[in-house]
Amino acid sequence: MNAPITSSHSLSTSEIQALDSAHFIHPFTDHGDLATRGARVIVKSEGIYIWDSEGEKMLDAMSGLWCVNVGYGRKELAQAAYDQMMTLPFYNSFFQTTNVPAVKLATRLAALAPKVGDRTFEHVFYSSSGSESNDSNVRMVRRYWDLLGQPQRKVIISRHNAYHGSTMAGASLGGMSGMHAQGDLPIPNITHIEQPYFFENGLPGESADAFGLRAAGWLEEKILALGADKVAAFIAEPIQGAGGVIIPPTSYWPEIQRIVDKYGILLISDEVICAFGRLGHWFAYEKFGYKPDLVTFAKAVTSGYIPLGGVMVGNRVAKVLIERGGEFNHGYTYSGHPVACAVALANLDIMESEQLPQRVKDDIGPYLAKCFESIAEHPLVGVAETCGFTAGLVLVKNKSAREHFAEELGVGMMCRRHCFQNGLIMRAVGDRMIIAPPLIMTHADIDDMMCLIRLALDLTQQELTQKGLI
Ligand code: PXG
Repeated sequence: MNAPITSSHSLSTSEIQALDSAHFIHPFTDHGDLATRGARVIVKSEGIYIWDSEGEKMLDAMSGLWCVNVGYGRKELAQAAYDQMMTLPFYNSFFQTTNVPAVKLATRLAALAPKVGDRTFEHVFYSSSGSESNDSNVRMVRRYWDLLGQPQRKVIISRHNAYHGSTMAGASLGGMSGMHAQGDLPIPNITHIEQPYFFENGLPGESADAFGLRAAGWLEEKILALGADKVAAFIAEPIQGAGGVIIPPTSYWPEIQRIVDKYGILLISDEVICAFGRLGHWFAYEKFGYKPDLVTFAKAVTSGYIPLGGVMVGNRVAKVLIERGGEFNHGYTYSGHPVACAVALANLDIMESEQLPQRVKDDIGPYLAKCFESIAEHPLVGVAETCGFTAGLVLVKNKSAREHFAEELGVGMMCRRHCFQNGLIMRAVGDRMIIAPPLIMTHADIDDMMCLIRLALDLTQQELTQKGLI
């Protein structure tokens, strides 16, 4: 038997890789492939940079995984966790008990979530992730309609290429066919409409706004096909993150609102990526001006320093659950975890004092948009677009004809490899390259990042030329 590995063991990169391969099943990973190349071992971080175990420094333009909005190395967050762990590391919030950080955070989030029309957000339900939060949404939506005497309203409509998590309900709500194929998903009573992706699905000569109205119309068609009295809710990300930073035309959300209002169905805004400054607001529904009933959050609520998720429960749903519901038979051990909530409070302190949402809206968001306008001129780029402090660009074979590369060439992965080899973390979703950098970036940081993006594009172009593919 091997000697036990303790936390103080010092291991070489190859030892870590061997143990990783032997014992750690990673999310969304081909382990045959991983075993041959060995995982990249990330060992430290500071600001907008991470380092691997070989000392390679990389600019993290994905904020970890859409979460490290305040950047790495923030001592205040570590201190908040330490202080809370020494005071009360855990207590549950079942059985008529509560804890101070969870109460303070719920109060603070309620104050940050803007009122829209007649919709207010006074209540928070806690989980530890985006996936769990969306499971909770399914439970709350069903309970809501049951309590209103309409139990036949069961169907939740979502969209293809949406990402809502990886639990049974989360993956079912999501519109990723690869995930559905591996789990007999979706579970019953979840169905999908097409996404509002203008570059892919706009018709020749159609304006973005005309397309946005047409895309929202798919929701109405689906409601009518199902029977409006069967539909419980529509769930959507304000802009699709994992799907490739798909930014709907401005006409889309107002038309969605008109449709959900017309048929009285609940609207769930999944803001796991979009909330907490990413789009220049505390919550993204404010940017687009719609009125959700439930708002999913996770990730940047703690800037990813510790797991926390939840749902902002709007007054329409909260009133029914609280006044008519009695006991709601749902919850998690870690709902309202005191350490996670204390870290979230310290994270919101930083975001507030550094005015990160405002910074994105008035300063670094517009600056990134300008930079992406110029990168759009690169011969490999078919379209480049930004929203707040996230952006996407599509690699194309022929710019004027908008001709795509064959999927099996994996041009997005080729570009991603050039990014990694030159110290930039950028994600590839098919041939759509995406970023969501920390919100603390300066203009000089953005300039550095744009140089690396341009370099990766040039190297991809060179490789494609050498291989005779363009
Ligand atoms: N909703 C949205 C909108 C998300 O982006 C989840 C729910 C699920 O959250 P948890 O905390 O359960 O992972 C997410 C997560 C990617 C990628 O490849 C994106 C996510 C997760 C993993 C990978 O871009 N988003």
